[in-house]
Amino acid sequence: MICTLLAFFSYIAKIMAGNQERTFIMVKPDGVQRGLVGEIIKRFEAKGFKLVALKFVWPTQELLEKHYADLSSRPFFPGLVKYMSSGPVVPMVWEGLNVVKTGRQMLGATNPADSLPGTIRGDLCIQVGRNIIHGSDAVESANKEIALWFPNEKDLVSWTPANVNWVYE
Ligand code: IDP
Ligand code: MG
Repeated sequence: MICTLLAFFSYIAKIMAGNQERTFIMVKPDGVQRGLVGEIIKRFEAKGFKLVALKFVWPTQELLEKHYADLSSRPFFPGLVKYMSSGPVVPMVWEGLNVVKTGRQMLGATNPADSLPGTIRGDLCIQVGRNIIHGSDAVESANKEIALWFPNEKDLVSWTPANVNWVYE
């Protein structure tokens, strides 16, 4: 009996842990300037993911150099930092089952020329240097990016959406 209960609770704990995966999504300056913030948020909400944090900021070059540190040796890096610091952005944290991988699928390929119709980039932009949205590529980078953009624990809101039992079985 106790063993069955323990197995049951560990099963629930596993599911809960999976459902609480988080990713870092950011509407880039071109997405903000083009009035696509609502459209992008709408897609993540409609999918069933949970919004955990959101802000509207004009990021510094210093922050962006940290965010894109892995790309610092690439020829497009200076242009990337200039573009990303050219106006306000909307950094967000979204939570849910497999949200990192599914979020990347929702964004589409890095180069909009290769992004499938139905994806955010596939539907809403044309060139790689103006691809309107960022999404973490792995759980580890998501955690780093969340800590960089939302350094205070109180920036991340703990809450249970009313629809949770209609999104997850
Ligand atoms: P990702 O955003 O899909 O993860 P990354 O390879 O991590 O793609 O590149 C980060 C960002 O750098 C891209 O979203 C895009 O804005 C920019 N970028 C990537 N490759 C190029 C390029 O060849 N020219 C200009 N900008 C690029
Ligand atoms: Mg990337």
